[in-house]
Amino acid sequence: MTTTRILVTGGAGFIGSHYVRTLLGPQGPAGVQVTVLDKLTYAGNPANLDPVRAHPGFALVQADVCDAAVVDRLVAEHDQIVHFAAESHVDRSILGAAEFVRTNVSGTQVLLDAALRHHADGRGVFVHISTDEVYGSIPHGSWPETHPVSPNSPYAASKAAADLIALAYHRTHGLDVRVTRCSNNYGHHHFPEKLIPLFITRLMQGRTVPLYGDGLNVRDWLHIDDHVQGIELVRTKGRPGEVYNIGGGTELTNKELTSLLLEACGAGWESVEYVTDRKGHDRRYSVDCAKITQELGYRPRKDFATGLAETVSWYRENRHWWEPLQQRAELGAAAG
Ligand code: NAD
Ligand code: TDX
Repeated sequence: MTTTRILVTGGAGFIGSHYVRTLLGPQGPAGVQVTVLDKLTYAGNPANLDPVRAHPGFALVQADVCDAAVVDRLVAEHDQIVHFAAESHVDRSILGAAEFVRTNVSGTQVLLDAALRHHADGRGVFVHISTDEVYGSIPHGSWPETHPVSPNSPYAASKAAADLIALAYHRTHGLDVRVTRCSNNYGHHHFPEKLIPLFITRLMQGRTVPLYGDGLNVRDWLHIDDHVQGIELVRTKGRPGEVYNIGGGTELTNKELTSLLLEACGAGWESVEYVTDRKGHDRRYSVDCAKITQELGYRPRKDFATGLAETVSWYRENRHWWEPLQQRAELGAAAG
């Protein structure tokens, strides 16, 4: 049997680690080896990879995706790349954009240049994990992949730049680049700075939660199992040079979501503090998933009520995982 060697950047983070655990887990594809390249910033946690550490096909390299020498060596040793590594929190990008441009834009370019040296002429697959935030904000309806990008936050702009550079390497050099643009992920191992894990962990400690603005911003929620399903379809069956939206099919206002989280954690509305809105806060995201559904057979399987209940249970049972991270989650804490 042939072995496919996959380089997963950002594989110690929330989504990347779930991808790696799935690939090397009992339900994963046969004949796959995985190397994680991760800088282990405040968001990267090697403990997320403990379940696969003993797998003979697993390796972890602590390195920066901007380090051209390390990236070149690793890309040369692998057949495919799945690129998750990024600064991922919108609020941090508002406080300071430098790290976002460095990692998200320059890091992607360094990786693409290495792929060009070692994976040209149709060899190799480069899956670039982008985001629905590149499209901007949409009051009604949903974006198809053909909608022009119009990002608003520095985070979204850095992701849009990376997304377009990745596509440019396909159009210019013929590199097999495939881009995914997914909606808001949720699930276990989610760093407690993002809405769902922040609210769950604070409510479990009897603390208040900060709801931005009027709480009527809308997000589409995608369980990490379904996201991984979508990424695998794109990696194994997607077409070079194509963009695929991946959504979860559950749109909620932050107020509606907060209500569900309060109920799941046994708290009331007195635990909610309405706080000053995020600057430039996008009102609504909504991806049209017809392309990946019709072309690759994608269908989100995780019912939101079940997924949320499982997520809350996981945080209840894994305080040892998130309690040490809370200090690091405080905005302004030094990254790295
Ligand atoms: P995360 O912040 O949990 O993890 C990011 C990982 O990248 C961490 O392990 C971190 O150590 C690593 N990293 C950061 N800078 C690095 C660098 N310079 N070199 C090497 N590694 C570095 O993020 P996540 O939520 O798992 O998101 C993964 C990807 O998915 C990102 O590209 C993000 O933009 C995208 N995305 C996330 C969501 C979401 O809801 N979380 C939605 C859409 C798209
Ligand atoms: O304390 C909070 N209070 C609040 O009301 C936080 C952290 C967030 N919010 C709001 C802002 C958003 O409308 O909740 C919504 C979700 O916020 P985040 O969890 O920060 O996610 P979002 O800004 O939507 O971005 C996420 O989805 C797209 C990921 O962090 C990105 O990496 C991804 O690209």
